[in-house]
Amino acid sequence: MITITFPDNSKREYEKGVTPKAVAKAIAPGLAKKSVAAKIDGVLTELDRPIETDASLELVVKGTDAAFEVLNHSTAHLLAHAVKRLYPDARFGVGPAIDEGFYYDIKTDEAIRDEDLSRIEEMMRKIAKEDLPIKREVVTKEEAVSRFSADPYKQELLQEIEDDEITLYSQNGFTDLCRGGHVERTSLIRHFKLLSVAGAYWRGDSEREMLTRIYGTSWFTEEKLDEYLALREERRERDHRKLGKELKIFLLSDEAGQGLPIWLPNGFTVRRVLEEYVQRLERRYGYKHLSPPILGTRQLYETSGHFKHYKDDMFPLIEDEDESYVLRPMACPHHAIVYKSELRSYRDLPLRYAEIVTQYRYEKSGALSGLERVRAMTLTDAHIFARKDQIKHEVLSAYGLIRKAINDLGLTIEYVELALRDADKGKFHESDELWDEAEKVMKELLDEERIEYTEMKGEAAFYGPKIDIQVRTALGHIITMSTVQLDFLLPERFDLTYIGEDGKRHRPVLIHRGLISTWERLMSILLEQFKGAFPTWLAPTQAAIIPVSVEKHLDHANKLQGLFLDADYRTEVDDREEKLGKKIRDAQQKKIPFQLVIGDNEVEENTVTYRRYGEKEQHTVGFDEFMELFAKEIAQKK
Ligand code: TSB
Ligand code: ZN
Repeated sequence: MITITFPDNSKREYEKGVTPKAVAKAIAPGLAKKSVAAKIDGVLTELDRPIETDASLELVVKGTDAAFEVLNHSTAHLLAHAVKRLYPDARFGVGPAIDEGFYYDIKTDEAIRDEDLSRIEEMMRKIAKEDLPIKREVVTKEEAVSRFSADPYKQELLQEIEDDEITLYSQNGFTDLCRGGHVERTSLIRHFKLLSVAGAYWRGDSEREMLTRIYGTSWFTEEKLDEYLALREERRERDHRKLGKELKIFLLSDEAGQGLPIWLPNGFTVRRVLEEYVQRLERRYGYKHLSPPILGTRQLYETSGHFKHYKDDMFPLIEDEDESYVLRPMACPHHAIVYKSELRSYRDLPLRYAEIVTQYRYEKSGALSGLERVRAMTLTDAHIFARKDQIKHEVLSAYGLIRKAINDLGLTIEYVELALRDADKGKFHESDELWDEAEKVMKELLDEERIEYTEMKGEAAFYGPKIDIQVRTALGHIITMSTVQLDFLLPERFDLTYIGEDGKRHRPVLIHRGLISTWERLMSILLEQFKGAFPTWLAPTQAAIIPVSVEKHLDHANKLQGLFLDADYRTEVDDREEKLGKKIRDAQQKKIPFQLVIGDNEVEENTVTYRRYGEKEQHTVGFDEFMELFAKEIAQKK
């Protein structure tokens, strides 16, 4: 007899050689059906694996991540098996389960394209129906090497395994090198779909061969599969790169440079509205605005420490014979220079300098992603110079301002991170004393205010700890939006001082604040959040004025347009000789918040007939009444 220990620490005796499946059946009727695989002593394996010694056992049941992984891993084998039948020359790289499914890297003489996926999928269904048992086998390394003699990629993988025992999984006619676990039979794989094809370098090394990576996803029920496919479609619809192109918000072109977006008129309009909004808000919160140039001397960034700790993120120096310049990666050094340009007294503090700063960071090309991570970006930045006794007030006030702005934009804070340093020497400045003090102040302040946070070791800025504010978009995508950072270093490096009440010199502290991220990242978030349908206060075009007949109603439409422009609204007249239906559809496609239709009645009675984006009903109201409604909606940022 052997003793099996369960996750709740209960123990039971079984015959030697009992399988997890038999154990499941003995525990409860139905449990075996729900189980997909098992973990024996923590190692994922099959339900029919005999247990020979005392062990711990956890059944992997449907609905858990582990079960999803097992199913998807098995589906990856099924994919490879189908490819092998259709392309007998195929050689195989790796085929793991991933977050939302699986992939397999494959080399075939004849290229596999998107069009081929349905054929492969059909073959997968056929093999699944054949109901082949999936069998585990343990062989010596030597044996494995000879079994895979025709497959150079598997050979290479085998060379790297140190163990002499190799596990193989076979399903009549197809064998793969694999750690397991798998479902018991191919017929248990039923609800799957192949999704896409991409190129992938062998071992991720661009010097080596390019294989074909086929992605797919596999679920336990048809409903779950459908749900997932609908989510994918929704994501595609909301993808800011797709929306940014359709709505002419921005342009990314390799000719202009990777990660160097061009703002198109529509996007630039939204950006200007936001810029006015931010600057007005900042004035109310006691900030003053600065505007330094985009270059600074090398010396400036030597002094700040950027050159030492942040060089990898900076564009290469711009150098002449005896001068060298840095393309600004951050605004802080210039703001420190401004602080230093006058004698400061304790009564001058806090000094809050804001800047909507265009800065350049040499992000790795692999990290660039649409507008979310770019190399040229404009940040809603500020630097607050304060006395130590003002830290708490200033950090909280910055946090309050951030909350207001995020709320005005229709977003919500998901959670707050406190980014601290770790032992990585090159990344952070060396003074333990300054670090300890700054981290302590930040923790105390968050605790006192009962702001919950997650500590993130190693994520601090080189000059100090950060409070990073994360937002969640409509699709559940979590992004760092705002930041408040406490810095004792830069004031020291720039030798910043103020004259205290005691007549002596004191060191101020520096609080860095990013309000609503960069316009680039913010735009990526807003596009995804609103699916491109901006609220009226932000929309590039707030209303489309549509004359029913160009001949009869254009004059009146133009007259209204003049009134809207005078009142500083963003409207446009559709003066094309098109059918009314088409004009309305086009306005709808551009996601313009209001369509105003002008026909005989509207001209005669000075009314407008409006319809909101995405709504069916139309309403006819007097022009003045519409203006009021419009103004109210914009003021309320709805
Ligand atoms: C807040 N010196 C501070 C500033 O005073 C600073 O630059 N901090 S930062 O490095 O954390 O960047 C501020 C914000 O810029 C981040 O919170 C993030 O929202 C945004 N950001 C950073 N890198 C990129 C990038 N490559 N593309 C788009 N936005 C970015
Ligand atoms: Zn800064």
